[in-house]
Amino acid sequence: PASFDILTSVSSLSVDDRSLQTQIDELALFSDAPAPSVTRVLYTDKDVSARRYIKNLMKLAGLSIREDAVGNIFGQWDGHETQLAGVATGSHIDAIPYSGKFDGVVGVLGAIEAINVLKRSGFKPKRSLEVVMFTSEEPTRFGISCLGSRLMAGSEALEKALQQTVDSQNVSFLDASRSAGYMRDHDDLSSVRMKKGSYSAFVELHIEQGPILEAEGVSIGIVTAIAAPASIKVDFEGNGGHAGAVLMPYRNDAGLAAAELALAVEEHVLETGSIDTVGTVGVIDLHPRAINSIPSKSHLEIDTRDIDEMRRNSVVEKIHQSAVAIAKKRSVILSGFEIVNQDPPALADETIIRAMEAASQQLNLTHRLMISRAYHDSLFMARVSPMGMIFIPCYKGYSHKPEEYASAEDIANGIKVLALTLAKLSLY
Ligand code: HGY
Ligand code: MN
Ligand code: MN
Ligand code: MN
Repeated sequence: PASFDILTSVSSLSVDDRSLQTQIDELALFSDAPAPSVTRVLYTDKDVSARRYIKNLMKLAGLSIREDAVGNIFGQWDGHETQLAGVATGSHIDAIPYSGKFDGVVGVLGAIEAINVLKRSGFKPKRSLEVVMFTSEEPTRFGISCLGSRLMAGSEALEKALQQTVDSQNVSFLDASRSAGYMRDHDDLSSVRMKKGSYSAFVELHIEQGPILEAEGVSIGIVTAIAAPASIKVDFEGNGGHAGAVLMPYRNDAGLAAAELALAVEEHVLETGSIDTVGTVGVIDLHPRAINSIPSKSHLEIDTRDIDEMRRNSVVEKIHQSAVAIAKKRSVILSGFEIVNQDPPALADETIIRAMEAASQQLNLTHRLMISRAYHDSLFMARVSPMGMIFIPCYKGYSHKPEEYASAEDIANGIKVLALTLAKLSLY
């Protein structure tokens, strides 16, 4: 049948570059930041419009669409053996403040285009193929990363936490999701959980968000593992006071406690001696944030990761010890130290790695195995399905900033490898 010769005649795989470029540019317009930056935050009106745009593309691709209680969107192409577990692919379209237009988007638009490529080639899937657009991979609004895929992978702790979670404007997760048309009354978050074995494989196409592929002139990255991320929220409280009238010996400055902890994060990360340990303090808020008022409160948000989970956990522990020591030394109160997530790394599945290597070979594309230092929805899908990731090069490895860029050719290469990999996995 047609499915057979696709695996031999890869020349039948043609990507519609032009419409893909148009889609990337049109999707980037759904943004709360001026071009070329993109800001697209969960359940905002820009997010809702972008969701509508994606669902329309899924419909045009002939996919049957469903959405779950939190807005994970699924577009399915039925195989001729629907009783078998399907093969899924997808990514996210939410974008952190002032970022770019390729992170996540390449794996959603590219997945839909991969389906179109296979349909145009006459391929007939045995196992159904399903495109997934995950709700909110970024932690921007509610502070938790990979909210949609985390719930799909099953997290009772998160299902409970989301009953109380509010954003920085005090809007609850439940109200925000309802405003976007989700979480109807009878819905409950446990309905998002995927039954184990629902998918025989999950593959995500994503820009590398690092410089290796471009620097080495390699077209395709085949991910073997995804690094282990952790995030921490810390709050200090002091007496504050008048910046002129309170003399230095009488101060307990919450702002300086935050500054000292930020430097301690860097120190603890560097002292592991491994280049694979990273740490960032991306948020420092001071209250009352007035030049002539001693900060009475400070709030930090810390992101630390490593490919070695134990080493990452030891850094988290040292950060906690430093927070306690700094509070004591500066007579401020450590009013909060919350480990928001402390996730294990994920390993890609050998069979899927082999399929991606074979697809790259057949397409005559240079490729290499590598780890992902960024996290992805795949980190959580690996808990409920064999997982694989395909990376394409991006300009200087730039990401999470508006200079993020991937060429039409590299995107097309990624989509062809994805299409061929999906075809292979569908026929298993
Ligand atoms: O932060 C990350 O690793 C992801 O790109 N959100
Ligand atoms: Mn990202
Ligand atoms: Mn991403
Ligand atoms: Mn990511």
